[in-house]
Amino acid sequence: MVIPHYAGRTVAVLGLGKTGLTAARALSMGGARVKCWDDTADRRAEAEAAGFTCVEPTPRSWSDIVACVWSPGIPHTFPKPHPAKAILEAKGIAPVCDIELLLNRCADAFTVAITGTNGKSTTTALIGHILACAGHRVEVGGNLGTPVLELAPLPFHGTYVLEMSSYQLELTPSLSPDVALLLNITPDHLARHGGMDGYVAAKERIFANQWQPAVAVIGQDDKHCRAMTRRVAHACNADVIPVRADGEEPGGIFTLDGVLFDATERGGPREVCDLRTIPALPGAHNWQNACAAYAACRARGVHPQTIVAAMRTFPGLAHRQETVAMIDGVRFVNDSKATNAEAAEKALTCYGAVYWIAGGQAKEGGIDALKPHFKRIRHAFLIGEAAAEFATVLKAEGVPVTMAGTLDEAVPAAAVRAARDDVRDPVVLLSPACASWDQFKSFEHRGDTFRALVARMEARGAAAGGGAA
Ligand code: UMA
Repeated sequence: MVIPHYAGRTVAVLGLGKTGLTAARALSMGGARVKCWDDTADRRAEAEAAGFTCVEPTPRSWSDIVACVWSPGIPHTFPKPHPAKAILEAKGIAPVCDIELLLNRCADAFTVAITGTNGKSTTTALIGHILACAGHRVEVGGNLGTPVLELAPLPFHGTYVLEMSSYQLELTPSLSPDVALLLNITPDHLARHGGMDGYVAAKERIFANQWQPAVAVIGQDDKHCRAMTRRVAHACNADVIPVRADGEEPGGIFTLDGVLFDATERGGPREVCDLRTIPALPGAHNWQNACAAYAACRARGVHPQTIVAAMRTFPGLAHRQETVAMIDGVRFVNDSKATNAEAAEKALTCYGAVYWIAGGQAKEGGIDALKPHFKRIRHAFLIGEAAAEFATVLKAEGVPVTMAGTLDEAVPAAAVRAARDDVRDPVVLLSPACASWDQFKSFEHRGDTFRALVARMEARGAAAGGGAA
């Protein structure tokens, strides 16, 4: 993407992670003079090696800037603003993130913006998949990992599907989504927003500049979102579609025991599909995502049958309850993104006979919170630093444990056990409830290693005419 609006003028880029580097590139290609900065020397060195100029922000060095692309991870209010904020304030410049540049560059395209505390990446990917299946020209990016200035420019009939964090929402003053989705709100990033009120206010910005005929899709499963629904409906800037994962929602989209209903049209609720039959959307937490995605795609004019057909082919997101193989009736699930017990709980509740690969660098509280789900675990295979701590907790509750140590040992051992035990629908689940850094570069690296080990086993089994064991 080229951003031509600042040709011949100077723009500051603060933070040289994904956001900063793509912004610096897009601005430079558009003819702007770019002054980059990052507080980490390595990042500055990388940027300079890539041909960018790094200049420490001071009132003097920034005297000629007309705008500042501010990376979302850099604080500008709480807990303490970065010193560069005062320089911008003195010049009357509001910091913006890369999404602001995209929206100004491609103002004619449709925008579907998704936020919420949990589930926003899956919902974003799902909406992108459904719209693409329906033949729409679509680009998907934002907080889920692809910086938006890596996306292709879209004309007016194209749709940007953007996952937006509370950080990005505060840095995108021009955001006016044609369809805005708020899934849920539970406490998160409180230090950065000065408390819960600040966090809720940041989320509410997704609706702030909407105007008719815009649509606001809002989850009804928590009190913050319900209160916001009343405020958005009162403002009348958008048609509100309430969605609920845990019960009937008159006039909205909802699920009852996993069956999705559409009650937005006259004639009462209409059954749409049974989400329990959709492999990439397991568990109640995904029902809210599916309801919201359905509502957004209906708002973009996609037929219900097309939406359901597309949901069935949704591959899911990598490392999030991702089924990587079925070998002789054993399902292998990569949930490497589950770096704490709360995240692992979501996966554990989805399956009945779990061969659980867990461990790594333990988080505070360990796996105590998972005890109610231990009955689903047929056998645990423990890896990494947390193995001994987790073994004590599991054994005390009667769960059989193997101290596997590494993923290389754990995967074949779990596969053999799952294939030999006489249980229905066995699942070898990597959902570590731990950070990965003791043995891997990242949770992605850990998940990729799991996938490669399973693929190797599958290839060996196929070569031998056998299966997982
Ligand atoms: N930095 C400074 N000074 C500071 C703080 C940071 O110079 O005081 C520098 C760091 O040295 C680093 C850069 O800023 O080089 C990092 O910027 P960043 O944290 O904004 O990271 P990016 O690589 O630009 O990634 C951002 C999002 N990161 C955050 O919001 C923290 C990514 O979301 C997003 O995928 C990416 O843009 C593309 O849009 C990640 C995230 O953790 C996944 N998001 C949070 C969440 O999901 O809960 C909000």
